[in-house]
Amino acid sequence: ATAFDIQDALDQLGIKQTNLGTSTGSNWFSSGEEIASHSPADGELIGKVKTTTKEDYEKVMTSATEAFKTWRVMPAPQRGEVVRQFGDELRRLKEPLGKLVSYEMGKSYQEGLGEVQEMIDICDFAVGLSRQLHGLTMHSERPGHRMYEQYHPLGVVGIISAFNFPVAVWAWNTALAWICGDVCVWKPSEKTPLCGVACQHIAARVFKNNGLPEGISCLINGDYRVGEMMTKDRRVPLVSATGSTRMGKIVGKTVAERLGKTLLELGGNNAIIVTPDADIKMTVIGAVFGAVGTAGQRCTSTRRLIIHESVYDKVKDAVVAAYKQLRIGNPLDQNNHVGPLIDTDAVKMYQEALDRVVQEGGKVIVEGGVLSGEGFESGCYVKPAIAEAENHFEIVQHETFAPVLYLMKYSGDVHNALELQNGVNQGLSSAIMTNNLREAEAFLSHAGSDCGIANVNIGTSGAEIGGAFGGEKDTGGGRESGSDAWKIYMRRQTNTINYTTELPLAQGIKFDL
Ligand code: UN1
Repeated sequence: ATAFDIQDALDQLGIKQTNLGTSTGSNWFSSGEEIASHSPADGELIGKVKTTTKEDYEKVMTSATEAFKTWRVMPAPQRGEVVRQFGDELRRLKEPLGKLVSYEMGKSYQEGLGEVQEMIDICDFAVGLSRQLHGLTMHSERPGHRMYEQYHPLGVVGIISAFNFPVAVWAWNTALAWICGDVCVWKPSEKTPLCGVACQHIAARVFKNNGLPEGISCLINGDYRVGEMMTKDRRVPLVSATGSTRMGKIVGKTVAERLGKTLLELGGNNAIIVTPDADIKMTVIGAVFGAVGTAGQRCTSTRRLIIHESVYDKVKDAVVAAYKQLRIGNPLDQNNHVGPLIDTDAVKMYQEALDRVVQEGGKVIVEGGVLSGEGFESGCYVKPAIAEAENHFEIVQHETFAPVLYLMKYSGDVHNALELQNGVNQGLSSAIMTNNLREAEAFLSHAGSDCGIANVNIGTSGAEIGGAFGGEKDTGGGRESGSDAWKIYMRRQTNTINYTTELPLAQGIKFDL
């Protein structure tokens, strides 16, 4: 891609260098110090965004809490109509937004478009859901009484998102929160602030066109100190946070101290179990896309291949051969499979992981390394690496957000593989490659994978929006996106109505006056 392409995308998204951080046109009143956003693709400065000060934050919260009063009383299907319009805007702007995601975050343009597609899909899902916020009715034990439950809007939902999915994770949260009648305050990653600004522009325009207060969608910018304003704030009943387990533990504890709710979607350490009769071709595609897609920076990225000893060499050779085909380079060039890591700190962590695995006794079989020279000036491009390792190695137990894949062997039956696969602290995504019904069902059974996502003959990454997304253990336990994940964005109320002239007490208690 050329700088011109990006300028064109920025223009279409309404991002002007001069208005970053002012309150005009959209609800982000930030006036603090500037964060500069550099593209990991070519190291160029894309733009600067002002951070949110304590005073800015108060203005945002005033605007959000006021907007909630209007939004919560609008019928849910009408809120759905607004989200439908938002989805249409995303359809119209899919290419420039996908380009910005690719350029600011570094994932391939295809994946940038895919991310915007996830936003569109969740909008469609939310529109349908806006007529299906169902509660149950139940039979009262008392005569002439009726019981039912209903779901009401919760209030201000705080969203903290990570750099790796700089727009989709926000949409998973907002599209649902909005139809549920909530208003959202979003702190995007300080590594991808312009994606945040672009989305805020789109949302602000849709709300404005509908004569609705812009406080329904708010943006705050900065690092963890800005996030902390929300986690400590009782006016934010739910904080949805996506990122590292380290961050999630702090957010979870801080919000729990005030008994607020959290939705945590944290680290993964995802494995594919490759069984004796796995389809090798499918295994290779799933494993390689899972390990090197988004340069290994998905929470669902494949980190471990647990391969049966009888097919170990065959699978290893096929994966190593596939790595030789990988083209690394500018993510906006559609010929490339692998783009850069987000920044040079991430490169350092990648290098440390490769050193560590060797120190612990592992064997590197596809050499890594940092690329330099023409096209790699940003210093963020690394070679996807593969190491043979053991599950108990400390580095293998740790989520390294980079394209480092660990291979390990199992013998005996699938339960031995499951022990390795479950033998990590994280519990997000998992997969088995098998054509054996018994193995597949054992993997999916009560005694099988302990992850929030368990796939058969599919890799670990690339989940559809229709299912609930999230995982167990150090992954944080939250579920966002599809299925009934919407429930966390609402408060639940049980209602009992007496339509008689008597007042019988429950449990048969007598209380006569
Ligand atoms: C993330 O990495 O935080 O399942 C989200 C996937 C994507 C979402 C990943 N749909 O890989």
